[in-house]
Amino acid sequence: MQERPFFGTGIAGINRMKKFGIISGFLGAGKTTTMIALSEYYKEKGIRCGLIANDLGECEMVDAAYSSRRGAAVRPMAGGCICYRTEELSDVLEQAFAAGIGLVLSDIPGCGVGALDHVYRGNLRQDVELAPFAVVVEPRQLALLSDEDVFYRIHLPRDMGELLLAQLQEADTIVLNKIDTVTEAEVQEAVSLIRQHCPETIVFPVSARTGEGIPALGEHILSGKAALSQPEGLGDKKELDAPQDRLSWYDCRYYVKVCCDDFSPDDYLGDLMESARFSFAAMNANTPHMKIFASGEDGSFAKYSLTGIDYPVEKDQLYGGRAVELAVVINARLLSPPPLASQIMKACIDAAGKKHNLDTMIFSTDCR
Ligand SMILES: Nc1nc2c(ncn2[C@@H]2O[C@H](COP(=O)(O)OP(=O)(O)O)[C@@H](O)[C@H]2O)c(=O)[nH]1
Ligand SMILES: [Mg+2]
Repeated sequence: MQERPFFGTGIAGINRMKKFGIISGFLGAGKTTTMIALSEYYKEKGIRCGLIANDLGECEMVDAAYSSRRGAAVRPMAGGCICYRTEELSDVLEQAFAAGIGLVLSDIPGCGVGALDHVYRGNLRQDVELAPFAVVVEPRQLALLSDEDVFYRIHLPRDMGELLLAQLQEADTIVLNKIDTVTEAEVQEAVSLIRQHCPETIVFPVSARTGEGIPALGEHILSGKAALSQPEGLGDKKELDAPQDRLSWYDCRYYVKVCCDDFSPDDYLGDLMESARFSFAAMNANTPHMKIFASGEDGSFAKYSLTGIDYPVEKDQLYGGRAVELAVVINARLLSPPPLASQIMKACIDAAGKKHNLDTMIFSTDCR
């Protein structure tokens, strides 16, 4: 899986802007999709924007591969949150600016509360302008802020709401994403709920999928500044440990090959995702975000996501045709202890492989 080179192809000195911004937010809220949509918007305006895809696993990352295939200039930073890697982040920014990129946006992994303290208030080497600290949330997840019965509706423990609230409190700018999935009245309801908790924070309702609201958000990031006025130390709040500790991080890279004939990667990936959804649901567990990126020999690729057992599988990119072999990467954040999560995933990969008559060769699995 080749990333397009992020740096080294630009012309130094063309762009005077040196700006860096973080797009934080809850699992599956749409950080990556929003960054891709913003980078497309900036490209149309002739502004060179680079993305950092930050993740915890050492394994190749679905987000980096997918963003790159969508045409974004992306640089993966795997193996840990940028919160604790300011030296390395400084190097990456230096390379980006030297290559003529004017604006760099980075996400932070999953529950990454604390980037404000560690990165924005940290020791970045460059004389870099900081864009408003943006936090992405989607309407369904807001139930965590208000609904006592949230576990029965979306199978996330109530204390995940503490995490969500801490994220929103860190924000200079809240991006209410996925407005294409709700009515106008529900958008207004969601905005009022956010305002009850964060009365001073500007809210941008957007759909990263359709592009609605992206130009306004894009201009705001371009012209706005980080306020750096939020409460300190949210990332170190002890109450936030419990919900984060319950999530395991699963990364797997493998290869499948059909023994004879060919097979439909879309049917295979759909079966794999559905079997994961069913299995985690049966164990009273959840899949807050599971992503699969699969690529074939001819350059075709697919990307599927699951943002919880209560929601349908999202086919962000269909593979389309048929294949004889497939390289697959899975990155998932699972609400299940690591040994069980790993066992369930292995059983799902085995079952889907068997159903489609595939030989499966697992290169690496990491679950913690
Ligand atoms: N309907 C809809 N789906 C979206 C939107 N933005 C993201 N998604 C989907 O939500 C899932 C998670 O998005 P992703 O960007 O990977 O979330 P992240 O974990 O915050 O980076 C994917 O299936 C996306 O296609 C949106 O605006 N509308
Ligand atoms: Mg992402």
